[in-house]
Amino acid sequence: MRITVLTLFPELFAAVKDGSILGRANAEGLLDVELMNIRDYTLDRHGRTDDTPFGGGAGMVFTPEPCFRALRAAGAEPAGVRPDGAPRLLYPSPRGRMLDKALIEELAAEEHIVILCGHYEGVDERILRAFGMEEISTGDYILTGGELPAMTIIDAVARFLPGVLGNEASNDEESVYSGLLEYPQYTKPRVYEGMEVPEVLLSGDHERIRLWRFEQSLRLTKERRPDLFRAFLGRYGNALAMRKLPLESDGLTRKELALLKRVSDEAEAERESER
Ligand code: 4GY
Repeated sequence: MRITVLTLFPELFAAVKDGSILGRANAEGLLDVELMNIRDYTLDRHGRTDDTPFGGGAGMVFTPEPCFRALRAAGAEPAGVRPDGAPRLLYPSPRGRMLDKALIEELAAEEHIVILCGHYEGVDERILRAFGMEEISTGDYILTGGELPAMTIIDAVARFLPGVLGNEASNDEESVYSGLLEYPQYTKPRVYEGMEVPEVLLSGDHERIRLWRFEQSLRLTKERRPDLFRAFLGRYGNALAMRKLPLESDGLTRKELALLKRVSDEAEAERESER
């Protein structure tokens, strides 16, 4: 997959070009992060890329010309037409669609994406309209530029490209992508400054360990992300509603289902006692 970034600060992207996992992905040709300096596309004799906003106000706004020229050089097509091979065009901005698993998977299926990084007070709106750029937000806060969100998008998308993760991690297991928060991890030594590793993890009993981890994930999710917990419960609503739990449901074993039912009943009891 190819990702072209249009920015005034290409050197910031060393992080996603050379980092351990993404560096290898770039070297092996799984991912091709390409940087274009917007300043190289200005026709202004002073190399200017921004100007003061019409109507007044603080800060500076990217002028259309360098961005139009850079976007065209990157293969961007006008709004409304997207011939085969034309890139998907992204503009990181708090006004955009929130970046989540569904969007990341969509992007990972693209051949080529182009990300324009704004600065100051943003870019002339005509740039976004003329190219039908898709605004994408990484969260409800305002940064000084689109570079960090661009790197966030690149990193999150790269994890979904075949071959990028190898044995180092996996999207299917043990992550928010399962719909639950990650369970706690421990490594050596067994005791550090008097703090012990939970006994179950040293037991060698893989079934017990699996259930313990599942319970930790459930309790953390219930506590910190009740929205995710409710969504997870919803997926097993039918199974849980039965008086006798079925043997398994959608990947959960009978014991996992029983655990889910217990934690969910506790959540219900806690809400009851608050009333
Ligand atoms: N949050 N999610 C974000 C951001 C910086 C002025 C437009 C965000 O995606 N982007 O804060 N971006 C602004 C800076 C121009 C982008």
